[in-house]
Amino acid sequence: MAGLPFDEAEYRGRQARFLEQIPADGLVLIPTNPSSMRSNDVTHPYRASSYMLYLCGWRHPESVLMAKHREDGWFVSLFVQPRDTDAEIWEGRRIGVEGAVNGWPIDEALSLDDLDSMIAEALKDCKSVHLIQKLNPQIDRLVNSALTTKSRARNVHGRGPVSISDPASILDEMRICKSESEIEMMQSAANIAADAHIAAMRVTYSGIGEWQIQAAVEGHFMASKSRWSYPSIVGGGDNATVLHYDSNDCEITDGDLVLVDAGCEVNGYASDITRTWPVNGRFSEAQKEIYELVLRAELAGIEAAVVGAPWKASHKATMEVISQGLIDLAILDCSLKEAMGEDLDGKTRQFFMHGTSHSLGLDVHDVGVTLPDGEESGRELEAGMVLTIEPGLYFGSWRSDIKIPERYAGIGIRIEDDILITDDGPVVLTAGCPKAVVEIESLVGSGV
Ligand SMILES: [Mn+2]
Repeated sequence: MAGLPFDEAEYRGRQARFLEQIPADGLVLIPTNPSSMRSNDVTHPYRASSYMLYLCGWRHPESVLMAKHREDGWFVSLFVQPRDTDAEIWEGRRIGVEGAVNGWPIDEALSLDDLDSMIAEALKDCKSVHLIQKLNPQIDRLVNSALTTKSRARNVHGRGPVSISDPASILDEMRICKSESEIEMMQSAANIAADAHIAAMRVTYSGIGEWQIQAAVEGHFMASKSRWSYPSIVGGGDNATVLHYDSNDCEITDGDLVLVDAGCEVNGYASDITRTWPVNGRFSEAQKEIYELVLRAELAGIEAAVVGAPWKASHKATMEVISQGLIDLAILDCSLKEAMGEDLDGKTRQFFMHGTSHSLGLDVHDVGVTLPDGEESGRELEAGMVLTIEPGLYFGSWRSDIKIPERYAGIGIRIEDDILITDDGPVVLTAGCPKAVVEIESLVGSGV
């Protein structure tokens, strides 16, 4: 069984920074994700909760991290599946209580067999519970009962918890800025995804099936000991104008573009890349006009992603370039102000209907509040944040609600890179993935 991706000191540092924000009479309970059934007795591939991965790197199901303050400081326990030969014969080897206590960044490993009694006991001595709810019904039940039971101990001696809160927001705030070793992992995920897109461009030809491009991308993920971080989107022609298209089951006609939005995970850390290319290896004039506009917008968005800039600065930059471009191409017949809108919600939104950025990390749409209520432009960018820049333009020929210009009907283009914010300016983690027209034209089909 593979070991931990980070050294013990990094996990211990995260735990300490988290727990110093919890009152000493609080009890912390962090359950991992439940496993989920696909059909009959087949489960979906298991993915641990990002909070569990972040705090102690434990990837196995059913575990619960518990932290309690003792006289000499916080004490971190991890409930794990006990060794069980019968279960292990079917489901795979378990690290077990004995294995978990050696080499994992925890103070004590406990068996899940003792979960009920140990947690019930711990609840008696705490005043507040800090629990991520709705992951483990057994724990929700125990905590709920401790909070609502009217016992003599509670009434007369005031024992037991009186409040419950969600510790996720504290962890989210910590997760939004990445450490150096997290950035290394994100760089590996970015490199694998960049190479996967290149591999897919090389095998593309007119008439190829979307699923075949998906196979090239995901085959590269798997060959690199990685897996997708979200279901790959491979949309040819009009399918590229459906933002979350993922059936990937159509053949792509000569003359059409294909939009590929696919990223992978390394030790849970995600990459997220979108590229769009012509299946026959040559952009038409109309396609090139839109492609170069989206690319100019993307570069402007990246340039705006600097320390101290508000979160929305990149979106404003991409909206501005795209709005002016749509006016120049006579797709919009209005002023730049009308195209942009009061709150970046003007006429341009007919063709560019999503945001420009999301945070990226252990989750592909990573945690952390980026646009707090009342702060229109969002939080300021800090060194260590990783976010995507991904403007797009979509002219679905199927749209009957708006006027789609004939020349551009059936074109959907998005270009997306992963950007690390640093004091020396934005670093494009996905720079290994080509996006200039000439580079793409020379790659597409070169491996057929
Ligand atoms: Mn994205």
